[in-house]
Amino acid sequence: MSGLFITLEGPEGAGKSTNRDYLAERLREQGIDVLLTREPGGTPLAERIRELLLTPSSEVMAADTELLLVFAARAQHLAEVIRPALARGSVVLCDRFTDATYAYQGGGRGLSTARIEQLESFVQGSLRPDLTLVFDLPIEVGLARAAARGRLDRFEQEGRSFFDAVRKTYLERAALAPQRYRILDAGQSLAAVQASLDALLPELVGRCRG
Ligand code: T5A
Repeated sequence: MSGLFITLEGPEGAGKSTNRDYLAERLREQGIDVLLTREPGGTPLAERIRELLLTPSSEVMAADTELLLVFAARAQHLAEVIRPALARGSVVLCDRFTDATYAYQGGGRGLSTARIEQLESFVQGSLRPDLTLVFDLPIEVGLARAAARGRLDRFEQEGRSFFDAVRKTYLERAALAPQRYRILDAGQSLAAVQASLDALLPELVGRCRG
């Protein structure tokens, strides 16, 4: 594989999608071939699994079911979109990936890290993101942004302790592998967050060009 795999992570409403699009524009201005995608989703089948995961329902979804659905969607996404794009030499900018599984199903739902690692190896083999941007912000700021958009999805209906665990897990993972993660203060104005991305751009462009 010769492309570059960059993931954007963080709690709800952190600005991942907005900044993924911003970053894609900046990279394309440099003549870099960029593929934008997201998880759960990114293919028609994986988007149908996303609907199952995000739509509130009176039937409580077991945590193991949630975990397996997330990885089922990921297997399809990797086979159909991510691996082919990397093989073509594209830069893949993906809104959430397996760090979200560690944060939400691990931190939030309390599933064991060992179980997630097993599925990660099974579904991904040795493939891991080359770089992960963590958009970090106080939980209440992100939830207020998400709520301003209207109806809350199944995850957004969780309580404060769930999201505290999500945020803590992201920060712990980033601290363990600082060479792979960059943490951005996403609680600032959008202009300030994008100025931080601009500051990262020379490093990103350098890595994209290998
Ligand atoms: N999930 C996902 C798992 O449980 N396990 C997994 O393995 C995976 C992959 C996916 C859900 O699935 C869960 C996690 C999630 O709950 P999602 O829609 O992809 O859901 O994720 P959300 O975080 O819910 O997406 P959001 O759209 O809410 O957040 P974003 O993408 O971080 O934020 P964005 O860019 O849409 O911005 C939200 C709003 O805030 C504004 C934007 O204009 C927008 O209105 N905004 C700002 N406002 C002020 N200042 C800033 N700096 C701003 N940045 C953005």
